[in-house]
Amino acid sequence: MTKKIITDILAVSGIKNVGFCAFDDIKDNLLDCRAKSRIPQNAKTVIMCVFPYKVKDETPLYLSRYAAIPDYHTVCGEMLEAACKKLSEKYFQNTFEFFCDNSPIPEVYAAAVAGLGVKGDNGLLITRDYGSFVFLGEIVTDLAIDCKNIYQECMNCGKCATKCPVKLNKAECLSNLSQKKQVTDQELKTLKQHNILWGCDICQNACPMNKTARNTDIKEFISGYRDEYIIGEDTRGRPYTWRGEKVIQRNYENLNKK
Ligand code: B12
Repeated sequence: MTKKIITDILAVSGIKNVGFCAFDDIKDNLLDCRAKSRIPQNAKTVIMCVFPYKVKDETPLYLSRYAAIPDYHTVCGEMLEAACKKLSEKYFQNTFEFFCDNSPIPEVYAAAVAGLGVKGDNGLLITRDYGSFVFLGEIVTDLAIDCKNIYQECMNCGKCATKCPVKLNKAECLSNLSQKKQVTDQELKTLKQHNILWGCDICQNACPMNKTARNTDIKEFISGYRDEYIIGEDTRGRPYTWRGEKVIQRNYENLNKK
């Protein structure tokens, strides 16, 4: 019953894909970050939320899909904040804290434990309806909810590893390279060779489970879609601003170098 009430409350805030993970199942794998101190005392449940973000079927030319829409930290953060407010009104004796990305929760693992999808070889959560083109966010609470651990991994077809230029070697991940402040000439060459301006979707585009991924209905992502970058544009609210203007400008100049 509690699950149904919570799912309905979240739906009112536009969060339609929700799963439940026992805090005990992830408490030994928390990530070290400042946000850790916000985890409620005596946390019992992590309410995992999926935010689909694919706007168009066509792949953007040089931006990854996540970089062609407004910054998800803000969009998903606002939806999660509204949901927490409603949950606190209903369950006023309990505490609800939301996180998104900047989170101590190992989000992919927790979402898989909650049964929202499977963990892919590329380290990403792959959902049935939206493939891996989803962001994850969560609400951690001291409200006890009955949870089953239904963790599963993908079918290991190997297509993501075959297509990935660095064979899924995390240390050399091209998404990571594109967001680094300091890069070597060789790294810039690699980014140019793969036409990468910001983020990388190569492993995701290769995944057979993404072939039928549905588009998002989150209106902020749809209306704010912009799949090109223009030097000097107003970058406020875009996902590539967190590193400062210089990093994206460097990548742009790198791509346009003769
Ligand atoms: C740090 C981080 C990154 C860093 C990783 C730095 C590094 N070398 O480890 C960088 C900038 C590379 C990155 C890239 C991307 N990220 Co990221 N990232 C995170 C973050 C904040 C923490 C992950 C982590 O360190 N977990 C702890 C370690 C111990 O767990 P792990 O199981 O050993 O490894 C994880 C990651 O390291 C990841 N990983 C990161 N880079 C790479 C590269 C390769 C090749 C592989 C195989 C795996 C991998 O795989 C595991 C799954 O989490 C999470 C949010 C969170 N709080 O969980 C988002 C998160 C995993 N990222 C996300 C996204 C969307 C991406 C990108 C798709 C963005 C893009 N288009 O470029 C890429 C995908 C790269 C990939 N194949 O995973 C989403 C994933 C949603 C989903 N469907 O699963 C998350 C959950 C953020 C969110 N709130 O939505 N990310």
